[in-house]
Amino acid sequence: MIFAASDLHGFPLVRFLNGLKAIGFGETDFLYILGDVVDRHGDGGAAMLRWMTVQRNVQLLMGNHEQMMLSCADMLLDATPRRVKQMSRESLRTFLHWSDNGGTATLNGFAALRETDPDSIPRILAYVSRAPYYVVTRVRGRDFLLTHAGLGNFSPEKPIESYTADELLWNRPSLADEYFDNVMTVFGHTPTIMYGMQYAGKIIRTGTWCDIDVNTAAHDQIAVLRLDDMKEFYI
Ligand SMILES: [Mn+2]
Repeated sequence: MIFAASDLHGFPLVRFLNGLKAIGFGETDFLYILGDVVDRHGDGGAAMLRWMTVQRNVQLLMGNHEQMMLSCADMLLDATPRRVKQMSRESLRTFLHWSDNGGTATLNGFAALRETDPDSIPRILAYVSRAPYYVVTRVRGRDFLLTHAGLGNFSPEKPIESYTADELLWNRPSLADEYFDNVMTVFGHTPTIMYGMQYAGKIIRTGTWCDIDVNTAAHDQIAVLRLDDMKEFYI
């Protein structure tokens, strides 16, 4: 069966693996992670990404946080104070933007990886840079479009490949937005609590899209949606 989760933001790997086991996720299943594995909490997703690079049945999609991380990739390889002093004004600005968005957790997580498994870092960076901006897939006769943040400036005539990175990674949908009639669009990025307290910790489903980012301030759970039957699980 095909599952989707999003916005892990440093969620503990062991807890995630135990949760997947509990919902029956096995070797013959497939999991899409719709971006934002990194930043904000815990080790900033370092252990999660290291695990993902060696899974055959897990696919990462690009999130805006991965995009920010990649723009500071050389900091993950070497973040010594000397190096920071040598940074151009432009790369310093890029770095501050990332660090304002929770990048410090990731920097620390990768600093720890440099001690324990330095070879994994270039492998992780290559893996993240290959992550697609969207995935179109068919599950049990039903078409799905997976992105990190929905579809900015949506128009039914606009071909999916012509969406910009900003439209796919930074878009903030409104509850009234309607996407394709015949395709279920699934995304994260906007915590469902931002649409109102009544949605706190719950997936939002409309006729044309699902927001599966149930991240709350406490960051205590991850939603997993099974696309085969749209069953919701919470880890
Ligand atoms: Mn995001």
